[in-house]
Amino acid sequence: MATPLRPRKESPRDFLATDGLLDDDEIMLRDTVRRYVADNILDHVGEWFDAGTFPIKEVAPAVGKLGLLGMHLEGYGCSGSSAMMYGLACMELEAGDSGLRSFVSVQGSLAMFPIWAYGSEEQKEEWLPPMAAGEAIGCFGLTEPDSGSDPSSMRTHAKQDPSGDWILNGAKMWITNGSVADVAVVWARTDEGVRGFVVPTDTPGFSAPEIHRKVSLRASVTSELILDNVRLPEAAVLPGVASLRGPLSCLNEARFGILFGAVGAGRACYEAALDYATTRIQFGGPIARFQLTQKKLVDFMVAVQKGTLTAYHLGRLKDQDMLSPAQVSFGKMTNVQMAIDVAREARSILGANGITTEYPVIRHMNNLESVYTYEGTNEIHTLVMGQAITGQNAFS
Ligand code: TGC
Ligand code: FAD
Repeated sequence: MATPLRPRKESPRDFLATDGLLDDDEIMLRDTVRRYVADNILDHVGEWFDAGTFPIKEVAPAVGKLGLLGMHLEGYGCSGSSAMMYGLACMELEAGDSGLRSFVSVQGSLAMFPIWAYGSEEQKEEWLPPMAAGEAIGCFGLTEPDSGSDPSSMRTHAKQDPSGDWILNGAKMWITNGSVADVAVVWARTDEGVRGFVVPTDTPGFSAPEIHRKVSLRASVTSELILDNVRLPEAAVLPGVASLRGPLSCLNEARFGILFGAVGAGRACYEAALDYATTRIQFGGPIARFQLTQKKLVDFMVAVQKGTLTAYHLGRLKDQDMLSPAQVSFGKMTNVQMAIDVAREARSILGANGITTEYPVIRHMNNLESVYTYEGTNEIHTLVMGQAITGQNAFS
């Protein structure tokens, strides 16, 4: 006979008790990162955002010490954690700020991953251990001024001269960590197809001017990369791939982190709105007693819980090696859309206070505009899923 449902108290912050879907090691890692963010990030990130700075030289070694940089890779100083653990770390980092999660995504999934997956033994040994420790910073150059959603239109190119050296020319745009990087993984057109180049940023002809006047992701460095006759030895090429599949496979890794991260940002906005609504008094009582406010809060809670379930399910699929790129698109698209919707409405609950960076909501809201656009816009992910269900390719 089925046990009758008994009344029990749900947690406002984990209504469906989704923590029960995690094992002890996952909870321990999640709580460690949550504590790091609470103790080291939350009190300062509003000021970093206001000032348009990100103290990468302090944050990188600290996050490296926690084992979060390239954490889903094996060997070379990387901690070899599960995909689920990587996702949970991203969730907690982005509950702090999308800029913090961006740094970790770019370092681990976009700069370290291609070296790990496609690099030579020498490239791996030279770069991965210092990058895992946060002593060397990496960036990933795919997007160009005239080539964003369609990276196959890239103009940056590399040619081998008679000495065997490669000469790289072109420009990359919107590159996270660009002007603070020690090494750039740059994708360029060659006679053999799209190749990846491991470019030390002190190579003559390489420069990375920072992009200013952003109103989103301000606690994150974003730059152009200029490649003006950059001469590189043959040993700088990633030997393992010569096609657009190289950079696109890295995006799967980063998008996976983002689909967890966005839940963290959405959750932070929900919790800020819930705390505010239960303490802000108008008309003689907390604004949380108004039906209209409760409707908003319940919508946030439901959306964040659904996003959490999506993330955990996709995390389990990835750990069983059963996650497809189109399923990653599902998670990236729906969870980022969820977080942006929650952030916008949560801001309204904070009234005038909601327009200041004294509170985290408008910072998350603005950050999520970047997260919505980078790593494939909603339109791109819609069309990736459209192709998966119809068999029709909208891109060609
Ligand atoms: P298409 O002809 O379909 O494919 C070319 C080759 O790539 C393979 N492929 C993939 N491989 C692995 N994973 C994927 N997701 C893949 N998608 C395609 C494909 O099998 C083929 O391989 P091969 O061996 O036959 O050559 O390519 P397409 O030109 O039609 O493009 C498809 C499309 C539009 C989905 C793709 O271009 C795309 O995803 N565009 C969006 C660009 C984008 O997301 N850029 C992100 C830049 S990095 C960034 O934003 C970092 S933000 C910082 C942070 O994360 O914090
Ligand atoms: P476009 O491709 O020009 O798109 C403009 C609009 O047209 C969008 O709404 C898009 O969805 C729509 N569109 C385009 N094609 C189609 C289509 N086929 N059907 C329907 N609609 C379409 N890139 C890197 O390589 N490395 C990084 O580290 C990096 N970091 C970033 C950090 C930030 C803060 C930002 C904002 C961007 C970053 N990017 C990075 C770039 C990012 O990946 C691109 O901005 C993104 O891929 C979109 O390209 P785009 O901005 O050129 O827009």
